[in-house]
Amino acid sequence: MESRAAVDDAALGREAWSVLDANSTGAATVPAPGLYPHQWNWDSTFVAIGLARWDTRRAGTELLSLLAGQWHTGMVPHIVFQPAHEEVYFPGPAIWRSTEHRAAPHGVCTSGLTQPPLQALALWWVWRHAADRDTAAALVRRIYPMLVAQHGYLTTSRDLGGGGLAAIVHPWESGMDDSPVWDAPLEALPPVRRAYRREEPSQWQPDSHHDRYMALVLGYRDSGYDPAYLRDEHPFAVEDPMFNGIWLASCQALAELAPVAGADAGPHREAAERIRAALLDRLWADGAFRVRDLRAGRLSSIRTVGSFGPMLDAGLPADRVAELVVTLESASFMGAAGYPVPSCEIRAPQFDRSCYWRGPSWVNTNWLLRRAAAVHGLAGLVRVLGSQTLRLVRQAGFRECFDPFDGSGRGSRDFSWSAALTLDLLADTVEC
Ligand code: 2M8
Repeated sequence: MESRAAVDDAALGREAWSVLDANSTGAATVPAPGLYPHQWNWDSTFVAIGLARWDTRRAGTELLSLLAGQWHTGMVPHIVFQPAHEEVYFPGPAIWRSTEHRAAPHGVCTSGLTQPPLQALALWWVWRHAADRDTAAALVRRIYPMLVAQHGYLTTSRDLGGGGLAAIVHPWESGMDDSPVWDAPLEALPPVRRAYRREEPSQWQPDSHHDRYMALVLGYRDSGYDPAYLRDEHPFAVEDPMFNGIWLASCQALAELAPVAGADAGPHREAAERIRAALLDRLWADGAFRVRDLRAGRLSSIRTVGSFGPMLDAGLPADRVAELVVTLESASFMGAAGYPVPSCEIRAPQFDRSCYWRGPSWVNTNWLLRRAAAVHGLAGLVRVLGSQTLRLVRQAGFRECFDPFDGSGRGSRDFSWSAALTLDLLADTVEC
């Protein structure tokens, strides 16, 4: 395995800051300039979380630059494009054509999909940790209404199953693009005749998963990003426990922030309760939260790191938390991995230690699970997840993801969320 000499906390912190500075455009932080030269939704939000204890203004600027891409529907897009690099990433603005849509913002090109609604949790994290209380309060008052609109969008336009959860309409909306839980819904799509690839034409293989991703994008775009099309015709509609667990935690965060914004916390608490009830009713089966494919009417048999997302809810019943912790610590996940937390259960035939979101461990999901452990007072799990995540980046650097057995780095180097969340973990060696 590629490994570096052990780095002490101060040096690790300095390295993290230099990655964030190098990946900053001034207002936004891109995930990794070579591969991902634009602003991504949950990447930027994790950056804001990482900055929260250190630099309130910069964390606020990060969130505001992302929200500059918010649509009038309330939808916060999964990519806000940086004009200088429009052609570097496929699919770029020419595919999404956001500017032709009247609900999209002017002056900025975006994608037409969203990502997990982490922004309210991040804003609350900034509020909670800010040394500069006035700046933080002003930020909350400015951003709060935007997040109310975002949650309104999820409630009105994404409850495609009618049961109180938000459905994702593309694997990219989960943030866990290649997870094996999307294999069955993708394979049920009609064959795609045209190849849409990032590679050279000689390497195109029509009807790959990537082509199906593109067919989903084009179908939704050509409907005019129409919510009725999503409800009645779009062939991919899935309820994901991580997406909805994050939404629930963000509802609870909005309830905490409402008094700062002079608003009523009640509706956010009610929303959190509705989502909890729906998660338990619709996604819990055989001791785990599972992905529900609304088009096939089926729950996935595969458990992934996303299965633990609803643990972000402090109100999740204790017996469910206990079952989830047993699974998380078992040989299916942390028990057989050298480094937490494999993105797919190790015993699943689809597990692949080196393929994106099909096995590797990620700093962002480790941070979320550590946060989930903290809300349930699981101090031992908090410590393990924190120290093992720091061990990964100390040994392999701020890589995009890591081999869960030997900790070697995979994907991009100098990856922003790995650097930013390291700053948060370094600042929080004792607190739960
Ligand atoms: C990956 O997703 C993008 C599409 O959104 C891609 O594969 O091109 C995922 O890891 C996702 O979680 C992440 O937000 C994005 C940028 O880092 O890359």
